[in-house]
Amino acid sequence: EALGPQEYTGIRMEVVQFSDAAKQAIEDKLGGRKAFFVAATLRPETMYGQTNCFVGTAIKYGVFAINDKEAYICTYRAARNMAFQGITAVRGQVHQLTEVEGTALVGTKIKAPLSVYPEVHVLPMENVLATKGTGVVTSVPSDSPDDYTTYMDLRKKAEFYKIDPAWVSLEPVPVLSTPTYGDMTAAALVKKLKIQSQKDIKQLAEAKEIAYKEGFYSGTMVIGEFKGLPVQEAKGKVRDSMIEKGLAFAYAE
Ligand code: A2H
Repeated sequence: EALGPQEYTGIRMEVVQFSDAAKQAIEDKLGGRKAFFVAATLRPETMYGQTNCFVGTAIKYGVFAINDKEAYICTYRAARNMAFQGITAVRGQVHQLTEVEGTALVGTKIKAPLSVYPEVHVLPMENVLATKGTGVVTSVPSDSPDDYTTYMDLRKKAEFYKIDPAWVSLEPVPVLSTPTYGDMTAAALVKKLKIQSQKDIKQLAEAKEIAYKEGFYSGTMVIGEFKGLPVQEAKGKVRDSMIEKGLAFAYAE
């Protein structure tokens, strides 16, 4: 864990269609606002490869009015931080419209900005921490060992996880290439470290560390506006471009 403030990019993932349970819990409470999931990421340059988004099944989420037109779905903790970062209409004020269990959100269809897959589904993940970011994790199985392993768990046991197999039918997308691991870094590391499932927390932490360093210091973009650039240069450019287009915002904690 870093000592200074962590600078995340908050990805705005607009709801296209709520799951039945989310619709029941949320739709009437929005007051005509558009709803967005907000995912906190440290890897904005990988957003081309989003295949889905994760929520924690043991986490409660709030739906927060950001202004008269938009509402964000995230943890209360994150909404409170946002209220002090100039993200909400009234500084310091948290305006919660309703609360909903993570499990109720699963199956919701949302937009994934920059992704080659414009619409993706919200899926369950066991290891989402309520105490980090927004509690919403956008999923890039090509470059995140956590995302890759969870996505493959869901594919193997769709029925057990109570999800529609169609929601995990999108293939991982090559986003960046490294000399050691090629263009599917996460899959290569999961294989190398013999990671079996999302319950292999220790090996996953190691894989995450290696993937992050390798991608950042040795990666080259193979997709998007900054294709051919080193990841180190592309990272900030993708972030700035997303913020400029209103697809994302700066979020720190
Ligand atoms: B990253 P750090 Cl491609 N619980 O985004 C668990 N994990 C969370 C989280 C939470 N509440 N909030 C954010 N995260 C994930 C992309 C990505 C990420 C890639 C590769 C590695 C990676 C796509 N998922 O993270 O503890 C988010 O996933 C590895 C560092 O604050 C976020 O960035 O360092 C990262 O963990 C933040 O973790």
